[in-house]
Parts: sequence; structure tokens; C-alpha cells
Amino acid sequence: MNRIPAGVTRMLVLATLLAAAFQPAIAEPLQFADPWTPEAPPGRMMAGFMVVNNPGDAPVVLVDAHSPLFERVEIHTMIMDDGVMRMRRLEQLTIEPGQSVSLKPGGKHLMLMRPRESLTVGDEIPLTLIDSNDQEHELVSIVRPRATR
Ligand SMILES: [Cu+2]
Repeated sequence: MNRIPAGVTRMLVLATLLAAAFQPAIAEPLQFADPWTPEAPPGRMMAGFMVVNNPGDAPVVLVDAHSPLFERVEIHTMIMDDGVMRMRRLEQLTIEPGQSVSLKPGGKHLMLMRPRESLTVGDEIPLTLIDSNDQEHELVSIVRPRATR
């Protein structure tokens, strides 16, 4: 019968507790409701719309995005400039804990630039959003007819 000395058991428990304490804080993954992309003529840039929810208890700061189907993906917002709405790149998009941010036509959006292939209604666009902790958040946006929303 093998018996583990009490001292060893205590050390194992301590090691386990220490390992847990020094785990880097991993934010809960973001949730994406209804990601969609309006159809666009071939070769044109496209947009990504959705509601991003942060179910965790720490803010998530999105800093970058990419997709295998586009050469470049940026996070954009709309600003009023001399009476004209213009798009501007956002370096950071913060989703506060327990909160949602809507990416929608006329507002914040993902800008899907320089498509690598033609996409039509029903196609799926894999997207990866990267936060300030280098964590990746995956989603799939569905191409829909432009007029339905
Ligand atoms: Cu844009």
C-alpha cells in the first residue's frame, strides 16, 4: 500500500494553488449576435455588422481583426465631419463587462477591405477579432442581400 506522506500532499496542494493563482487572466470569449455582411459588387470592400456582447467581468479591448477572405480588416466608426458622415478607423473598441456594442449600418462596423474572392448571398466570412491581451475571438459573418435591412 503506497501512502503519500502528509508533507508531500501539502506541497502538492500548495503547488496547485500557486499554479491557479499565476494563471494569466483569461477574459471570457466575446459573444456575437447575428453577424452579417451586406452583399457588394465583386472587388468592392464590404462591411461586418453584429452585436458584440462581453459576458465576462473585465473589459475587452478589440485592437485588430483579420479574415482569410480579405487582405485587410479594420474596425471603423462614423464621425460627422463638416456636416458629412465619414468613416474613421478605430484603434481600440472597448466592450465593457456585461455590456454590448452594436456594429450596424451608419455606425461602428468592421471594414472588410480588398476581397480575395467574389462573395455572394449565403457565403460565410470567417473573422478573427484580436483583443489587447492577444486573445482571438472567432466569428462567422453571413453575406445577405443589401436591401433586407
Ligand atoms: Cu468603414
